[in-house]
Amino acid sequence: NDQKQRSIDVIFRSKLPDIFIPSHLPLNDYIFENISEFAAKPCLVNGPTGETYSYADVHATSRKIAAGLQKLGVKQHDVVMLLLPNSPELVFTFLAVSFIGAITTAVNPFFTPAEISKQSKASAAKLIVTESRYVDKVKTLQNDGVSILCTDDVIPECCLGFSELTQYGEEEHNPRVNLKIKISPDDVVALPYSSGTTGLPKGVMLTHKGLVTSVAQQVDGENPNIYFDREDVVLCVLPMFHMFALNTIVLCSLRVGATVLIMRKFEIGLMLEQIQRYKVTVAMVVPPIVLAIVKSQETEKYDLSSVRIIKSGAAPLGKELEDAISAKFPNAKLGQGCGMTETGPIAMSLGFAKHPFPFKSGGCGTVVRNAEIKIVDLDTGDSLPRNKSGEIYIRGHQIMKGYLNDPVTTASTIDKDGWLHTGDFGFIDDDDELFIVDRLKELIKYKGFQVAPAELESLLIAHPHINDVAVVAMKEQDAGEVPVAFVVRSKDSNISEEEIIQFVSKQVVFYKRISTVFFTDSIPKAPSGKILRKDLRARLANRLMK
Ligand code: 4UU
Repeated sequence: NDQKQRSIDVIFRSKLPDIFIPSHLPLNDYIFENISEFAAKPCLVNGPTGETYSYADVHATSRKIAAGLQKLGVKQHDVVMLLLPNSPELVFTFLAVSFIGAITTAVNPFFTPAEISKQSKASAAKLIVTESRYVDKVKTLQNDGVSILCTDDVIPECCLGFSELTQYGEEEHNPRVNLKIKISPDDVVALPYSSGTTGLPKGVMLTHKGLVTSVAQQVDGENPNIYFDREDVVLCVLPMFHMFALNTIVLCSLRVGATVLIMRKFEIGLMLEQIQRYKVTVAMVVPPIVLAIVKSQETEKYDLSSVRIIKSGAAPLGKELEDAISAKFPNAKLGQGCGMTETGPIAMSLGFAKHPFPFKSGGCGTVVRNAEIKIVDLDTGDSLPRNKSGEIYIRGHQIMKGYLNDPVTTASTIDKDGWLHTGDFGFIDDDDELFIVDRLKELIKYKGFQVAPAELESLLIAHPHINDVAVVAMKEQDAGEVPVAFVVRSKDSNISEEEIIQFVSKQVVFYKRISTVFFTDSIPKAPSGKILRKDLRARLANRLMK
């Protein structure tokens, strides 16, 4: 019967033909496969300081650090946490960890100590690589045997310094050979945290094979889906702790020999100045950055004519914004990609291909090559034809191996036929373009950042004055969505909205803060106890908050 089911599945693929993907290679071997062709070219530019590292520098430094990590006792399959802003050191350390078959879990340096500690413990990190300014947030983890290493010059006494990692000689640069580490394509190399379709943030196990496949789907082949090469300068203002930047900007650029322009943080004036100064050709952005550019009075002061590709992703981009930004970049093609931490890019505009296809604004692109999409009816489970909306499923070697220590959620996310259920609702049109029309899953996206309702609910329910609670997304102009809470006060409590907001704010990074509290008598639930979020969202839409 399964066989029959599969044969009638309606499956959509890229217009680009499948290619050979060397998915047997460890990530570093693949990423640096063609380095001899561009070893002297600039690989990383630290935007604010202008420091430049050639491909040869990056390759050698990451190997040195790999040797240093081994001297510190980091072993294959160990987890190293990166608590760093965008920086060359983040890239060096990621590559070094990957080189020795260990695993990085990157975390937002703006996280609170509690948020960092949760991820550190859940991932069993052995070493935290950070900057001295963040050490206070993680100091207590040393009691659990975690070491802390700082990449900057002012190293607190309790911590190791970056020089410990970079002091080893040439003969020690190839630790994998020395220690005969053998990396299997199915070994985990990166462990970003994502809440996926439900519940709390979970460790997403991305393998060497998965990331090699994902990068190849984007930039390999005679006609790559997104074409940039060693002449290009790619803007990296998106945070590298998120997969959009680490995969689509950093790893893809390194594979093709492009220059990555690293910005520590987003600031509109500085970004425009850097685009002009370094003649950025490819800008990867999220909708709030597009909005900031459109609103900015400063754009006319800068020469932005070098930009030929603007790719937006991580949250929906309105058509008006798409049209408005095009007017400010005379030579740029603007298109979208959509992706997930668990899958890498799912679809990407074919307008970026070397031999481009026409594409429509508002679309999320066409499914990446060497992969399959189907659109599944929510009620019947049948796959749907073109122009009919359903849940988007994706299949291919790029998807995650599963969630760390969570076989139950893994099994409900990746079905027995290998399809990953994205929790996004959309359709494929007559030209193979994907349109996302809604989000079925709990996830809230504040400016593209993940906010997991379950995480905020578990904080709130611990408050003695709160009897029950549900957190859902509310549409908002600047952020796209903000988290709001429906709260049932405990008997005789008259806790205020402000007190509740403050209670959460102290415990979470800025974008997870509750923006509004609606007091209510009960939270609508299914007999199973599951919160009926759709009902709450309908209340918001109809402005019936009680
Ligand atoms: C509407 O956001 C991401 C990854 C984005 C990405 C990665 C590589 C974009 C382009 C690229 O090349 O990951 P997460 O895990 O933080 O969030 C995933 C969710 C999706 O399931 C979807 O709901 O973010 C939403 N999303 C989008 N929604 C992502 N991209 C889009 C989009 N339009 N273009």
